[in-house]
Amino acid sequence: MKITNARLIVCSPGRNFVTIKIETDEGIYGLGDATLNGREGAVASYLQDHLIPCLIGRNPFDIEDIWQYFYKGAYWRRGPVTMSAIGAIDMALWDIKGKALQTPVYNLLGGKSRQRMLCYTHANGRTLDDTLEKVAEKMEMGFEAIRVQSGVPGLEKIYGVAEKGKAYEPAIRDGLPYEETWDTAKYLRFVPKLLEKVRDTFGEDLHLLHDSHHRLTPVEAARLGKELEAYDLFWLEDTIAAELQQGFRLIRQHTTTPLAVGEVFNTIFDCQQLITEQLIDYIRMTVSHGGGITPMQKIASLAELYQVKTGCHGASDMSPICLAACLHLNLSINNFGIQEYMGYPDLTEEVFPHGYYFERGFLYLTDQPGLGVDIDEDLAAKHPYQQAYLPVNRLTDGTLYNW
Ligand code: KDG
Ligand code: MG
Repeated sequence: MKITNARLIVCSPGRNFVTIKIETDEGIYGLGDATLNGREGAVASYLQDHLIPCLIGRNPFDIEDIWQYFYKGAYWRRGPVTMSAIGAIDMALWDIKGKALQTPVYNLLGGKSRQRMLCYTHANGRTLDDTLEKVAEKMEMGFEAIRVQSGVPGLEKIYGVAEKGKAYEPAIRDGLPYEETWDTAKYLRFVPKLLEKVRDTFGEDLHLLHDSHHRLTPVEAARLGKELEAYDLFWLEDTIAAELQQGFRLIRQHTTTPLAVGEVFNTIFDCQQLITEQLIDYIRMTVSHGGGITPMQKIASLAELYQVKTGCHGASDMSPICLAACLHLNLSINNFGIQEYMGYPDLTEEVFPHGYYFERGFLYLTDQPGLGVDIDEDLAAKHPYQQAYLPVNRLTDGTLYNW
């Protein structure tokens, strides 16, 4: 089998997505998700100008060699743009191989390690009471694990909280980045009260998660982790800016609240120290930004040695193709922990018809060959790309801060 063509489909059915479609001389094609929120054009150009010309004529079954060719062969390694581009190609090649061999990708990765996958969704509100309502709604839908975010008194706009009546979407498709304001003291005072109330209201069986979105220092994170111990979190996510891997040592020394990090990582080197020193409990890298299924299998194997579980990033700014790729990986590995699952607007679901499904708190894969996701190109063409930016964040005195 030979790769004859590869092209990009850039569309915006509710939000922007970049998809690669790799075609072969046997009529089989594979799909990969190359979406990098707010930087879509950079990945598209990296693929179009630099990777796709080197793909044509290759045997799509040589997945490891093609991955190494684009990773080692480029000399310039790592980074979210490069790795998202390689990740999209890798996903599409696994899709092709599964379709050619008439089997789901999880069978190529070792087969099923479980029947279904626990997932968590988001509940958020502008006030504590709004947030409680949202948690009740999500439990009604069957979710057994819920990430809880809330507006903080005294802060106008905050990460993870939707406009009233809308689904949360941080990337705004209109104009330049908008600015949020941050005050760590206000946040640290409020969050323990929030989680105490949620735990008291909904009881001990619900898995609770919370995301600090990289805004604390190690000592602040240690304090928060300690204060949240009483509310038995499933995990506390992205406490500090994750470049500082050794910063997790300090957090770890002070708290037994489970820690998760990794949605902004893109290679094994970003989490090597965190895993081998057992500084985290969950690695949050996802298939698209982590360079594909091929390196994510290796990361999961490294994590398994140190009893670290996976919790793939699955926000709705990765397309259903990436979610499906995560599910095939999750199903096949022993150290799967949980999958993030926000769901998608109806229009996105129509553009990307898929075989996986959600039922009462768990995600399931069907036995469709490959990844089990397709793209409706005609519908996608009716929703062209719109420039979009993630917000930036400033302290109340105007200092630029982590978003
Ligand atoms: O594009 C950025 C989002 O994917 C990110 O902010 C979502 O933190 C996030 C999460 O945990 O889903
Ligand atoms: Mg996060």
